[in-house]
Amino acid sequence: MAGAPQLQPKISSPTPGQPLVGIIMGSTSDWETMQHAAQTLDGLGISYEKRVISAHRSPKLMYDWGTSARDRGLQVVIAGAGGAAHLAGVAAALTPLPVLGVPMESAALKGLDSLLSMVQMPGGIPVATFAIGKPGAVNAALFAAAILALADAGIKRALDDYRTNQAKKIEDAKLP
Ligand code: RP5
Repeated sequence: MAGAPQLQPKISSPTPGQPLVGIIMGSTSDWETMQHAAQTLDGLGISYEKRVISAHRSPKLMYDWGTSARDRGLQVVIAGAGGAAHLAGVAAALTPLPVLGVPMESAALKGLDSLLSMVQMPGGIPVATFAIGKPGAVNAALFAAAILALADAGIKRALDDYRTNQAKKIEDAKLP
């Protein structure tokens, strides 16, 4: 009808395959945990790039990746690190994108070091810090999806379906 505005879902990923989420981690040893963030995004159909970047072992790579993240089309960063876990904080200093931090369960202090290091950002540069280990990796991915869903109808549907299926599993659960 003439004059009636056509409402189109706003799709935030105009280029098919364009990564929307950047998953970074301080070491290959973090992948065992961070793969759960990747798998969660896979399940929601959200494209991502993944890379090992160390704030202290590869500071130049950290700088280049962080300062180019937004211009390369990323919209959210998930950063996993352990010990003196400054990766998420340094990433947040280098990009205005939302940075979601996942503290690794370190051998020495069971992740308490990673958690406190990551969560205690001084005011001015925020890092949204999640639970230690796998639950944090999964929830960081779901939170990234929730951010993207604000402007992407397809991701909104995928996230709604995820929650519906999750609830159904509990509702249908049988005990021995
Ligand atoms: C951090 O140091 C990494 O994020 C990792 O969790 C931790 C240990 O790294 P590796 O010694 O296993 O490479 O930078």
